[in-house]
Amino acid sequence: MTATTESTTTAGSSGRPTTHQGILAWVTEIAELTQPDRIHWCTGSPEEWAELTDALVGTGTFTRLNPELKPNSFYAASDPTDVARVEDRTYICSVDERDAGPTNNWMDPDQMKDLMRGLYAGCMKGRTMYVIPFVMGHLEAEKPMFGVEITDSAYVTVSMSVMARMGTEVLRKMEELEAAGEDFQWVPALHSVGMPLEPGQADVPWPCNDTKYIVQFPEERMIWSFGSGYGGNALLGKKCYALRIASVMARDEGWMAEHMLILKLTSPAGVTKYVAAAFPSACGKTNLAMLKPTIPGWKVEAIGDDIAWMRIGDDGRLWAVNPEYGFFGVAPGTNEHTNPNAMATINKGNSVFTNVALTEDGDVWWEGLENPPARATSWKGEPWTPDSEELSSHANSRYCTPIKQCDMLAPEYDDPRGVPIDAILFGGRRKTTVPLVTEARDWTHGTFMGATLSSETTAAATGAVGVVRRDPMAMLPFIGYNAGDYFGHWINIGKDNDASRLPKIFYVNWFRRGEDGGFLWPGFGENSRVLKWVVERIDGQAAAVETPIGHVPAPGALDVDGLDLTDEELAQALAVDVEEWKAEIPQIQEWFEKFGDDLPSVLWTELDGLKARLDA
Ligand code: SAT
Ligand code: MN
Repeated sequence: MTATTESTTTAGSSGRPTTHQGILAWVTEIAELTQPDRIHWCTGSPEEWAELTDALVGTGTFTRLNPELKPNSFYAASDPTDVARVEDRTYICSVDERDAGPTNNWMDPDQMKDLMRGLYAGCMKGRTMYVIPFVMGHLEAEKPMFGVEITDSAYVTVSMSVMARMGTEVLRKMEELEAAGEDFQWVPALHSVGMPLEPGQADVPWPCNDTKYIVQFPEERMIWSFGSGYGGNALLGKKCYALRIASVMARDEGWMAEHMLILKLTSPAGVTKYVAAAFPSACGKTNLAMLKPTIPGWKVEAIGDDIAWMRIGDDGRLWAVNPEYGFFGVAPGTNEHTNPNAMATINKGNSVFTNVALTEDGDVWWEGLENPPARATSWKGEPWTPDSEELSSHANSRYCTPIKQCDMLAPEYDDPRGVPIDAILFGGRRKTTVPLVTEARDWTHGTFMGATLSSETTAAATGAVGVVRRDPMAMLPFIGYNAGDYFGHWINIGKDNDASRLPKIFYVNWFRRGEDGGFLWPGFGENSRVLKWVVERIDGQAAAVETPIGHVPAPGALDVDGLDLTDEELAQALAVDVEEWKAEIPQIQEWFEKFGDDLPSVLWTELDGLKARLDA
């Protein structure tokens, strides 16, 4: 190994950066393969943040924002080709192809490793290799969920320090456990932007490679990523670990890793409920997690906005933690009306903004934010004015901000046991067919609702936007194994546990449109009215009518007091149109057929039941 080890912070008396043999051996092996100029063991300290952000300003990756407006915050613009998750380049390399199922790309793991070793060979030349010890969830958890990310991107390192608990403390804990002879797991997560530098070659602000691979090896609990610097492709603790790899661990160990926000809802009477909700990327999870209720006396506190890990507790209830440490939210559309709590959080600073517009006073702006600047620089680096034809910001531009800065974060966020979930919401973006809210009849029916979740595609992944696709449990790009088995896992959670202790399941759609093409429901803070009906249903207080697809609010049961909405609009938002639903049946059938014998038969039974009720 030719690289020098820069960091002294974790060096023991031996002078080695860690006493953990496994990590040291892996870092040595990867350094030999990738040939970085330097190795930096991350500490997670404020000094390290300052050093890395200064260096990123130096290379032109970051622009420091005006400290009076956004203290200690930075603007970055990616390469215009590297702006979202690349689902067609994402692989589940299970030993058996069958285990990747029909919804994932698959390649034989040995073949993939050969291919990627070729790409990784010398790929960090001229760069620093950062070693990031991290933990998803709490370091104090009964079984901390460790990982080590190796990356050659300082941008990724800085972003990881916002999104995950990382650094010296985490490494120490792993060293202690190893020294105590404890058996514990850590996930090796290798990332490279895939752009080595020859001696004297100038770097670019956003290095990346046209060849991209985002690869999970589920049996080995290992992640290899190449070619992209963007969020979900490169911050490997997030979707790659906390969903794809964790979903496999969860299958094997009897828990659940889900693409869900977690919120705490307190009624005027002081009754507290916890809600988890699964929506596809860029469908409003962050806004719902930080919702500011419009109905008097109700309060929402955030616990998570993207990922929930849920386990059955000793009390038979489903307990959820948010494994993340920051918010990686969609910027466009975020403003004082749609998400005042997110605005307050990012305005405290310590944040990274990617692919938004940069204003002349050193602030950021994006479509939907108040007070458009007279002039700005677009995410593509071009002059922009409100008259410009192009958007100032990419539709998937993001803010990356520490969760602890959110004033309405529930204190339970810090509890390694998590919170007991009372209700699970599934939802998607549908212009038609799907009513504002529907309650499932039971867990199995709720699983059917989740398994058939449909949504119009968004800019969070590359590809066409606005196409209806099935996105089961909003996990389509994140299930790390055969989705048929995943549905079976959901069914088993209901079978193996006391159903009366499990959360009630609902399906929501904020995005239904009227004949004039406008949204039927105002959304955002007004969604508190739907949450109120949900928790009143759980407590047996709110009325519902039974329909072929489940229970919807009875007339008058949804609190629309003070809402500027006609009876006709409300009726349309809640309507169950039998003909529209009959048109869904062949689509659901086609979707289920993809899974062949791997689809749990009870889901066919649910579909038959739905058909019969629609025909009745
Ligand atoms: O790109 S991320 O996966 O980090 C965000 C998202 O698509 O949900
Ligand atoms: Mn997400």
